[in-house]
Amino acid sequence: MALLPILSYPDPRLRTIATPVKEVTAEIKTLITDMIETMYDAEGIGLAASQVDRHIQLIVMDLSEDKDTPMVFINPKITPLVEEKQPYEEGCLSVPDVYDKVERPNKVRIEALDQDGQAMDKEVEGLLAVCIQHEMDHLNGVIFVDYLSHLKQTRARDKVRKVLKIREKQEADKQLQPTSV
Ligand code: K1U
Ligand code: ZN
Repeated sequence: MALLPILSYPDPRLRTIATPVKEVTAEIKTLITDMIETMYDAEGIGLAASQVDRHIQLIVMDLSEDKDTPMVFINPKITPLVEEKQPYEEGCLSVPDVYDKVERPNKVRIEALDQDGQAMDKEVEGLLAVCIQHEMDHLNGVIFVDYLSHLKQTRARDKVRKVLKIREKQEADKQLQPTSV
């Protein structure tokens, strides 16, 4: 298993449109395992392959409290089941420490393949519906801050730069720490 680097906003690679998965090969299964591990390590509830610079239609999610129920969606298609949109405070592992409200339909149908290539078709609502739409956006090169004002997008860019600088410094400090015996 491996932790994969997550691309950060405004990296232009996040704008790449993902292509469908032709076959669930051993390589795809390894990527799924690595993405799930990366999502847990980053304390996220979802991760799209686009965020780890793999531009294929693959999403992992886990909304369970104990982080023991991963879900895999390959070549997903979503259909809104309600017209009305509801606001939900979203976050994104590619836009660290930025949270804001986005309006989306609260109930959708998901048609996708699972990790074994088996077809699934389900109706979901609430956070699962919000999260799958957020992850689908990633596959289409869309980031949740695109729904926000120009000013908020500028602030998000500045915030990400600051967070990444702090993380880099923390990493450098860690390297300098003497190892305990
Ligand atoms: O796609 C991603 O970057 C993952 C993202 C998923 C998501 C969270 C909330 C709403 C929509 C999509 C995250 O996991 S952000 C971090 C997180 O765990 C979180 C943030 C806000 C609310 C709940 C969870
Ligand atoms: Zn995201």
